[in-house]
Amino acid sequence: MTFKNAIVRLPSSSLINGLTSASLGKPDYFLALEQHKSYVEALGKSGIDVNVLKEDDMYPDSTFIEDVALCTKEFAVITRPGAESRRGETDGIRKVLEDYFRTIEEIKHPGTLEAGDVMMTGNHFFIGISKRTNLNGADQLIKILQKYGMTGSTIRLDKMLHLKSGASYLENNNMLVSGQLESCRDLESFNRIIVDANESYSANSLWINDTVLVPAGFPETLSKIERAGYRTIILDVSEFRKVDGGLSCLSLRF
Ligand code: CIR
Repeated sequence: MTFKNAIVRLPSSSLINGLTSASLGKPDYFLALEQHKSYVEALGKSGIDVNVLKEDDMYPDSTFIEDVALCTKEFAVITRPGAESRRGETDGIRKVLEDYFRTIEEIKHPGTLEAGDVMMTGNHFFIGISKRTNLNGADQLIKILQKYGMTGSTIRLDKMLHLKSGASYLENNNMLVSGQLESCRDLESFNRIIVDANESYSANSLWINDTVLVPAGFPETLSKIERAGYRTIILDVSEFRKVDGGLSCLSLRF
């Protein structure tokens, strides 16, 4: 599999008011802009054409664009965020996606789904049932996937924000897992790379065309990923972490 495109949205100065459960203080907006720039450069270095959308002050969390759409090779799905303050982020995303996709589906009321809860593993998609994604939203997505010959199944999450807060698929059957997902039976068939509990944030690392982007500050995870044979790029995303965001949240990739 190869990703050719990514869509990102610049952080807006309202990022400091993003939703968070972390007690790490407010993000420094200017540092966030720098970190975002390095992220875009890393995507570029991994051979991807990056479309950088302008910031949207109305929505503090809108730089976490991963949550508002699921992009596959053939089609895209506009989600319906479970966080009410984020629901309007989907306005305007159709127009952006129309440049890339002929078919665009949508998750509808009463379903909620944030694509941070969706982990693509080939033609199968795992969907976290979380505070943000409900069963109705997951069922809608599974039906959409089936229309295109793909499949989906759900994993009930207890504490984590999104499924990909605790697991990342690195292709080649390798998967980073942390917390409750270490022992999740649905993921047993993968070569699971266990993320140490004190490095759990780095379970959200990002495979891009055989390079893995890894958040700075997690040496154990970094060396496990390198031992598995991947080239890595370390990126500091400290300011996004302060509002519960990670590497995958910052882009749509397809
Ligand atoms: C939120 O709570 O919605 C944002 N502050 C963070 C979203 C992170 N997105 C992701 O994990 N895909």
